[in-house]
Amino acid sequence: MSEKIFQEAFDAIVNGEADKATDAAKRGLDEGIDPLLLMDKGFIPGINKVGDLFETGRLFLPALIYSATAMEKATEIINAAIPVGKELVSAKILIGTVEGDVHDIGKTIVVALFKANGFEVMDLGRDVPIARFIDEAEKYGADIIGSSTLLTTTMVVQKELEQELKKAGLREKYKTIIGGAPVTQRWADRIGADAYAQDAGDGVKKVKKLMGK
Ligand code: B12
Repeated sequence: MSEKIFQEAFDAIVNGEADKATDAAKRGLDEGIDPLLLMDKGFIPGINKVGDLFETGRLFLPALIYSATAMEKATEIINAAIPVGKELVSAKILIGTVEGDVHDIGKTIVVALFKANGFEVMDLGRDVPIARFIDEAEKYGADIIGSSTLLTTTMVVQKELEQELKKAGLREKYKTIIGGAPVTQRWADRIGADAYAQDAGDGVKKVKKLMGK
């Protein structure tokens, strides 16, 4: 039964059908499928397929936008079904997508899973300037600053964030974690970020490690 819903979720995203994506998300959850499993086996393979088709010129921007809209709607429903953790872990995480980049679907999944694991999270959204990451981290009293980027051209902003934190004498005050499809452990090592995570689940593990848990 789950396989059928996974396939429907996949097809709805590939075909850019928001109504069908919403329907697959709701029915999947009604059937008791774990929200993250529904994401990992249905919706994410769908949006990855769209990315491949776009990259190879078999799908164009208008269709990408339809698929993205369908993915956003499904993600909203799935994220809302991930319960907020009752036991608060003492970590305040500030997170955002870097300036110049509007991709935020993956980041919102990360935020939902962080909250589910009891972390306190402030989500700055997308296209966030470096100065705002730093100002808000100071005001919020963050322990960890997380940044996301999906564009190879904006990866450099993660490096600049590290540099600006150093310049402001704040680098030791925060732990940093980076993510996004083109980001790697190698990149994290190169720019001096404290951690890299390949997906939301890995993000939770890495944050716990950063907090010494
Ligand atoms: C959906 C999408 C869009 C949507 C975004 C909607 C939205 N609200 O996010 C729209 C249509 C707006 C869009 C626009 C563009 N896009 Co686009 N897009 C995609 C697509 C197909 C899927 C991204 C996605 O949502 N993946 C699903 C999520 C779940 O995965 P994820 O983001 O990787 O997140 C996971 C992990 O990376 C990790 N993670 C992510 N962030 C963080 C942060 C932290 C702290 C941690 C711990 C973990 C973590 O956890 C997440 C959950 O597991 C990708 C292709 C791809 N496969 O990545 C292209 C892609 C990223 N886009 C691309 C391009 C080129 C563009 C445009 C420039 C197109 C254009 N000509 O205008 C614009 C860019 C606009 C801008 N300035 O940002 C290229 C980038 C190429 C490159 N080398 O940089 C890609 C790779 C497509 C391709 N193959 O060519 N896009």
